Amino acid sequence: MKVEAITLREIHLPLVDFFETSFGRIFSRRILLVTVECGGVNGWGECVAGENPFFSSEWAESAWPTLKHFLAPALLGRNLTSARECVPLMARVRGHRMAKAAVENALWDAEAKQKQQPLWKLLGGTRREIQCGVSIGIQDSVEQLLDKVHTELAAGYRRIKVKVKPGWDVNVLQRIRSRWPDIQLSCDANSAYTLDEVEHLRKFDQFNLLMIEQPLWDDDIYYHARLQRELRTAICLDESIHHARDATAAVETGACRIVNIKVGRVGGFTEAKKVHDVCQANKVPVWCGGMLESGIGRAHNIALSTLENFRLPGDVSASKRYWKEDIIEPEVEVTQQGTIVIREEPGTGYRVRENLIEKLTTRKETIRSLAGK
Ligand code: OSB
Ligand code: MG
Repeated sequence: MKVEAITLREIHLPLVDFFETSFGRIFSRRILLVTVECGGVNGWGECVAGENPFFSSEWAESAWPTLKHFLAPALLGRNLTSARECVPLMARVRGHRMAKAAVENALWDAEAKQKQQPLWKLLGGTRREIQCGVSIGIQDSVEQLLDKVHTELAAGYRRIKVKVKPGWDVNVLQRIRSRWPDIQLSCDANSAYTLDEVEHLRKFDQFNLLMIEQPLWDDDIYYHARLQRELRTAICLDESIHHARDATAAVETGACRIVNIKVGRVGGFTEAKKVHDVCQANKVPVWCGGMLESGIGRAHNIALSTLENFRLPGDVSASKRYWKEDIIEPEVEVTQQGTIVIREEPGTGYRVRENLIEKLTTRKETIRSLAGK
């Protein structure tokens, strides 16, 4: 599998509904897509970095030059026998995991196509159907949020996660629980609290939540361990887990009882599998997080979610919740039972709509290997 060319594209996709977290509201996504050309097949990957450096220090603008000047040159002209061989070649670049994941995952897609195998099988997945949940952002009113919860439950989703922040938390959870006492419910703070708020966070215990996701600082493990000892509700870490070593540290210190795996956040499928394995060995269930992906990243999340220790419903939901028109065909659909049925075709099982992507592209650059390499 010789890496002959890498194309970067930026597309702009308006969201069907705005999405608000404790760090802000967005209406539209700026998505960097990576295509790798190797041995007659094209593999596609999506960089999940956001429009701003609020969720992580990486953002849409930082990924482009990192890929162009460092990651692509480290791979071009190389003959790889499998996608995971790209990991050591990119290791000199520190951080920039979302940029690395975009190219690594494109290589996995290419490898799967070349081997005529479904990507999920190549990753070592076993599930033929995955469980889906939804992440519902902060709304203008609690009534509006309750309407959304109702709609998603009616669509079959198996777990409702709501975004929380000081001023939009206990009251909101109270209203949801009094209307739906038995649903699987969780919340995600995206680091909106500090350890001074333990007494406040303890109030969350009364709602029988499946978990509270990332209550404290994005770069912290130690203080989450202190907090977990104070709470009955399981803590789930998202932002804090950058690699398998972080997962080990979190599990060993008792900083969380559940881990959210985002393939972009940990730098690609190879590391995501390692995080999965570490958690499995320690009997810590994982689930697949989302970053408001287009169909390309979504298809990758679906493939990853077939690994055995993805025991809880993920933030992997139907295309139509995000986009008027997705860039893959067919779009991702969710059954009335709140599941996605895994496709059997080689690669992701979803076709990339290149003509539509071309129309949505605002910037494009192809980087080729130098002659003789
Ligand atoms: O913290 O899980 C998060 C979206 C953007 C950035 C961070 C997060 C999220 C979500 C959305 O919760 C999940 C999705 O529906 O893709
Ligand atoms: Mg989160």
